[in-house]
This record gives sequence, C-alpha cells and structure tokens, in this order.
Amino acid sequence: MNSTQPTILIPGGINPRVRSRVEAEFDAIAIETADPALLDAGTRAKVTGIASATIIDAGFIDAFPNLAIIANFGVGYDVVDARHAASRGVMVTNTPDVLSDEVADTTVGLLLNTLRELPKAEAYVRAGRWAAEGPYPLTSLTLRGRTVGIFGLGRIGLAIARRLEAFGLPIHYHTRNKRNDVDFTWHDTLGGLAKAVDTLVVVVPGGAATEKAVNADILDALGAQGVLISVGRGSTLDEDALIVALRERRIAAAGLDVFAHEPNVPQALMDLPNACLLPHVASASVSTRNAMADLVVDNLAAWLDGRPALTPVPECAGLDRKPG
Ligand code: NAP
Ligand code: 8YV
Repeated sequence: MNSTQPTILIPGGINPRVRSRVEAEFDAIAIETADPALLDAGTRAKVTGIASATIIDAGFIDAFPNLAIIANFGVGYDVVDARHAASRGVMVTNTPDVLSDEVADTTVGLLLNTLRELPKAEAYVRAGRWAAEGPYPLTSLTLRGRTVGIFGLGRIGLAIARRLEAFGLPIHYHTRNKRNDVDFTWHDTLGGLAKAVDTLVVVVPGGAATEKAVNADILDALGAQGVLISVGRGSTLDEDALIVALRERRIAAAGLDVFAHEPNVPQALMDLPNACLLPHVASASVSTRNAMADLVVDNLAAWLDGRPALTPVPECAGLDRKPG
C-alpha cells in the first residue's frame, strides 16, 4: 500500500478489472457490503473515493467525511442517492455510451428469442426431439408486421430503435421530452404509446419516477398480440400484473432481462411458457464490461487528480472538485 495514494473503498462485489485496477492505482479497501460499521472512524476518514455496483444511500455517504467521488459500475445509477451526494459536494459518475450497442444488440436478440422461441427450438434439437418427433412447431408469433414502441428513447433506446428500424419496423416512443433529432412518432403518455403499438421495449432508468409504470392498464393497452421486452430496471414493471397478463393471454409474450428482486425470479414467471428470461446479461460481454470498468477507474483517477469527471451523472454535472 502506497500511503500517498487516495484511498478507494469497494463495498460489495464488483467487476474484477475494477478491483485489480483500483488495487494497482490506489490504496484499496474492500468490504463485503455497504455497511459503514465494517470500518472504524479512522479508516472511514481516509476514504476519498468509492467504486461500487451496489446500493449507496445517504447514510452510507454521510459516514465518509472526506468522500469526494462515487464511481458507479453501470449506466443505471438508481442505486446511488446522487441528489444527496451532490448536496454534499460528492461527485457521482456512471458508465454511459460504452455499453449502449451491446445492450441494444442483446435486446434485439431477446425480442427475437421471445417471438420465435429460439432457445426452446435449440433445446428441442439437443433433446433429440427433432429426429424423434419431427420439425419444431411453427411459432405463432413473428417480428414481421409489428409496430415497436420504445419507453425511454435515450442512448440505449435510440440504439435499439435504429436496429429495429433497419428490420423494417415502424418506431414509436415515449419520453417526457419530445426529441427533435428523430423522425419516430412521439407519444406524450406511456398509455398512448402502449395503445399505438404491439411491441413495447422498456428501457427507462429505474427510480421513483418510473416505479411500476408498466402496470395492468399498460399491458391491457398493448393487447392480446402484445409483446413486452424489459431491459431497463425490474422496478419499472409490475411483475404481479405481468404474470396475470401472460397467464390469461391478455398479452402474448414477454422477454425480460431485469427483475424486481434480482437474482430472484418469481417461480410463477418461470412457470410461464410465454416468458423468455435472461439473468441481467444485456451488457455482459468481457469487452463491454472491461470498457465499463475502465470508465469507473478513469473517473476516480480524473476527479481525485483535480481534473473534471469523465461521465458525471446529471445531478452532479455542475460540481467543482473540493480543494484538498
Ligand atoms: P439515458 O440515455 O439517460 O436514457 C433514458 C431515457 O429514458 C431518456 O430518453 C429519458 O427521456 C427517458 N426517461 C427517463 N425518465 C423517464 C420518465 N419518468 N418517463 C418517461 N421517460 C423517461 O439512459 P441509457 O443510457 O439509455 O440507459 C437507460 C437505462 O437502461 C439505465 O438507466 C439502466 O437502468 C438500463 N440498463 C440496463 C442494462 C441491462 O443490463 N439490462 C444495461 C444498461 C442499462 P426524458 O428525460 O425526456 O424523459
Ligand atoms: C450492469 C446495467 O449489468 O449499466 C447498467 O445499468 O444494468 C448493467 O450494464 C450492471 O450495472 C452491473 O452492476
């Protein structure tokens, strides 16, 4: 440990490249969970940076008197109380852009798997059923002729929209602010979007403003041929309402990469044949996760060196580095 280096705390699990770079470039302290009681007051006073992929609430932030930056591993930073951090002059950074194409690619894959049942068709081959029973049944659902709605046309939503546009599909979207740089059809409400489309891709950030926004009414508006794809945050979807809608065929199918209580997935969802489920893997390639890891550590290095953060979250965009 080189005592002239800033001290960086890693609470909970994190990507191995973040950990190895933090250990190489700073004084690193790792604790099992984000519990300040795991550190004595003297150690807490040394911490100037946090690298994390877990819940960082106001109480945890307040336990570190010299904290200058929280570098979140992930573009979604709903787990960090960024408003409180900003009020204390603590910078918060996330990992935008470097994962957008990967997440958009995975979303298109999830949509196709949901409609054309490709994971089930592969399982059919591997089980020897093709030879024993004949061709896999024709799928009742197809991407052809669909109209896509994107709930959240930000960096990732736009990357998804561009891909699906290239598949020849009309694109609609809902955001709070209409974009003036796209020709897609904007709807000022989520309900209006759900009524206008049969394929809804949910890619808004988590948090209070989007909590259970996709509820029974939205699913009913999507309709019996409707397909829901959820890759933003599990909190945005009312999972109980989705289970009922899938079971009663009020919508046709759903593909989910994110869940309300990860890594726990309700058994009722797993039991449904018309649900296609992934374990939060949309950005999970080695190269994309390495790029995210580098952004986490480069943000720490820049801010603690007195330079601007590379990717501050909007709540902290105006912050100046505290002297000292
Ligand atoms: P972004 O560029 O900030 O885009 C967010 C979009 O959502 C914007 O278009 C924003 O437009 C819209 N939005 C935000 N709050 C809204 C609200 N209350 N109602 C309607 N629209 C709202 O973020 P991004 O980089 O695309 O990432 C989006 C999210 O994807 C992340 O926050 C994260 O939760 C999730 N994600 C998941 C994975 C995964 O592995 N599954 C990977 C990466 C990201 P307005 O501000 O105009 O409303
Ligand atoms: C990561 C994500 O899986 O960037 C995000 O918001 O959800 C994913 O890329 C996650 O952040 C890892 O902690």
